[in-house]
Order: sequence, then C-alpha cells, then structure tokens
Amino acid sequence: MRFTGFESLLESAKSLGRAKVAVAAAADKEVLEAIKLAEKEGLISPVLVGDIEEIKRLAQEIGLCLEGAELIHEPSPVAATHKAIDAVMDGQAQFLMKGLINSSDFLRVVLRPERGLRTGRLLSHFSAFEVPGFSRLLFVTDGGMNIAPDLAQKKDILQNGLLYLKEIGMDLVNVIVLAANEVVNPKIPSTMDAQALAEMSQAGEFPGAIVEGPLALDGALSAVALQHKGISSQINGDVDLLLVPTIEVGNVLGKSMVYFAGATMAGIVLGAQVPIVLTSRNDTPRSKFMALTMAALSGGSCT
Ligand code: COD
Repeated sequence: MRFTGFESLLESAKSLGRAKVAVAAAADKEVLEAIKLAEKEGLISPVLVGDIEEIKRLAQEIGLCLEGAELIHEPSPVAATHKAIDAVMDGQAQFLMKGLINSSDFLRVVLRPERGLRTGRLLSHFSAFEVPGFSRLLFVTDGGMNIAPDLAQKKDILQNGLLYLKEIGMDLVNVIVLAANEVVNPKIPSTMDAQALAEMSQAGEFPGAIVEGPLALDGALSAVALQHKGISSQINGDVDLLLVPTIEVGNVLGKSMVYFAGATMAGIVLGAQVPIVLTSRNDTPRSKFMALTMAALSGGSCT
C-alpha cells in the first residue's frame, strides 16, 4: 500500500476514531486552527495546556468551539510542556503536540529522564511531503531532531521510520540513503554510512524495505538520471523514504520542497512512548493538521 497524498492518510486516520492530543503551549493561532480542522474531521479531541485567557481569545477569533476541549492553565511554555507530558503519562492523552515553544526547549522536556517520554530507543524526526506533480507522499528522515547522526543512529532513525510506515500500512518501503554522489569515498563519511546501510539491507536487517545508497537526489527520484549516470538500482527512481545524512540536509531539502515546489510538509517525532507532533512556527494550519493526522494514525484512538 502507498499513500497518494495527505487525503489518503486522512481517510485511513478517520476510520480509527478520535484520539486525545495534549498540546503544549497551545496559545497559538495556527496550532488552534489545525486543532479545529482535526476536530471537525473527527480525528482528535484536545487537552490544551497554556495561557487559558489567550487560548480562549484565539479560539473565539478563529471560531474554534472549546466545549469538548480540556483546558489546563500554564502560561510558561516549558512548564506547559511538562504538564502536557504529564497528561500523556497519566493516560489523559494518546499523543503530544508542540505549540508555541522553541523546538529544542520542547524536545529537552520530552527527553527528561524522569517524567519524559523516552523509551530507550533513539527519538527521531520523520516528515511527509505532498509535492504537486509527484504521484505519492515522499517521506524524509531526520531533518528535525538528530543533528549529525553516526551510523548506529542512522540505523535507529531508519528503523523508527520503517516501523511507523509498516504500522500505517506500507508493507514494502523503498529507501534511498542520500549523499552528494554515488561513489563511496572515505573523505565523504555519508557515502560510507550509506554503503553500510545498503549492505545491512542486503543481509536482511530491514525486512519490508529495500535500502540503497549512496545516491544523490537525482538518482533517488529519476530512472532517467540513473540511466544517464549508468547506475543500476532496484528502486529505479521509485523512492518512498529519503534518509538524509544531517539535520541541515533534511531541513533544506524539506524547505526547498515547500518554498520552491509548493509542497505541504507534515512532521512528527518517532521513537518516544507516543507520537509527537513537532511542527515549526511557519508551517501552515493544513501542514500542522496533516502532522496531527500522521500522529493520530499511529497514536491509537479512544472512541
Ligand atoms: N533520542 C533519545 N535520547 C536523546 C536524543 C534522541 N534523539 N538526543 C539526546 N538524547 C539524550 C542523550 O542521550 C542524553 O541523555 C540527553 O538526551 C541529553 O543529550 P544532549 O546533551 O546530546 O542533548 P541536548 O539536550 O543538548 O539536545 C537534544 C536536542 C534534541 C534538543 C538537540 O539535539 C536539538 O536541539 N536538536 C535539533 C532540534 C531542532 O532545532 N529542530 C529544528 C526543526 S523543528
């Protein structure tokens, strides 16, 4: 199974019923607009943690009905993240969403040894892109959390992504480990790591996936480019998931798709006790709504 776009993700998520989401530092217009969209589709009901007066003012401004919402007053963004995580730990919510708080500050609270959401696994960022003219959702990891992962961390990042895609219904995932070119060169460590991951794949370490690399982006996306370069590839341009070497590559690749190609991006954090919606301030409400959809798909439902 493959997802042709966000609408197909949404259809799958809708069949699961409502999940409760705890939103940390929820007094943010775009976040509340995304909550409104997800509530209307029957995906979620929210626990909003933040400055209650400001949440109420913004809700009125955008026409969000707070009748079914639980409100917890906490004006400090970091303390609101603590309380939102408490709501998850205490079983009041099935997943977590970042509101108006700096990503690193938010993630540090998530990673607290006590009352955080660690599992012993590496946490990693995983994003989906709906690109106009592209036939399917394109997934990218990790452009949002791990800064310069080593080989072992890249393996964990890949496994988090594959586990998620399997959970949401993809049985066979085509993965390209990106680098600047296809020649393995000890002076370019990303090419060495990509080769190692491809070898692990050949040895059967990633069931349900074909992992190839190193490849540059053209070879990941285009059979014609591969032919010109004389590279044989089982995936042959038909990639689902791009594993990037560093956070900068993932970030720039993602923002290029959004700003040059008009893509919609949605991002979540995997590997924690529950899925975590991690959006950036400039994401549109639709983008945040789609990230909620991604989390709801793997976060379980309560009705
Ligand atoms: N998974 C599990 N545990 C982790 C992870 C992880 N990905 N990262 C760190 N830890 C653990 C470490 O083992 C350690 O026990 C503790 O957390 C602190 O580790 P540090 O000192 O390396 O980490 P921090 O606190 O300095 O930074 C962790 C962040 C996730 C905050 C940092 O890596 C970060 O800022 N990443 C980028 C986030 C960002 O700005 N994204 C932008 C786009 S949204």
